[in-house]
Amino acid sequence: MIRLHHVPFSRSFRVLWFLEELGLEVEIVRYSIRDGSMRAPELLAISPAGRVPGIEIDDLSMFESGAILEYLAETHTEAGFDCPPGHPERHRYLELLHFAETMGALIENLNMQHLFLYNPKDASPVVIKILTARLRGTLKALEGMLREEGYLLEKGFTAADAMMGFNLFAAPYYVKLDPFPKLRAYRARLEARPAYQRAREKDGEQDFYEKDFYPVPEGA
Ligand SMILES: N[C@@H](CCC(=O)N[C@@H](CS)C(=O)NCC(=O)O)C(=O)O
Repeated sequence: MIRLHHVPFSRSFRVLWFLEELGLEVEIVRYSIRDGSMRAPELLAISPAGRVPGIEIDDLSMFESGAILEYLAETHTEAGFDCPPGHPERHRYLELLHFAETMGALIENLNMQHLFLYNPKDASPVVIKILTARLRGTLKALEGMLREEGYLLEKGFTAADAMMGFNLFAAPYYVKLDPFPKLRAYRARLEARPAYQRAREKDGEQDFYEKDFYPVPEGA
């Protein structure tokens, strides 16, 4: 039994996508960041900070997308989406899997500034400018690490790609990817994966981005 506590187009999409990659059945419980549903006791029992993803797998439950993906990859090694201790790319696997959350936290803070403040006038143009520059810096770093083909690791698709890949669909709301050709090609390779497309069909409608792009406010 696998039950995923999920907000459409949030970090829980990483888990939804990875479950599809592994061919595992999932029951989805959906929430919205906007309507208070994330304070539900059933979510807090699994994810005590009231964040998604939370997951129930038979008798255990977990939160934190990176930990969940590592756990799923390690308990389904037949798929080859893990990178075990002793593998020559192990250090890169861990580095990129966790670097995805450096980028994810910047996107989250930009979401807060642009979308989720009760009073939009409380947003800080200077903070938005700094966060946007820092997000661009992480994208530039990733561009420098990518190869012309394949995935993050030479060994092929891994949990690190599902972690990082999600970011590449969210970051362009704040930073245009035009200057990053390797990133765009990598994103297209991820998007072409059948499991990614099946996960998108299961995801649900996101209810926070209303525009395609949110620029840094003028005068920041
Ligand atoms: N590092 C955590 C972050 C989880 C997280 O903050 N998720 C966001 C959605 S992307 C959330 O639940 N936000 C609800 C809120 O901030 O109230 C992970 O990767 O699972």
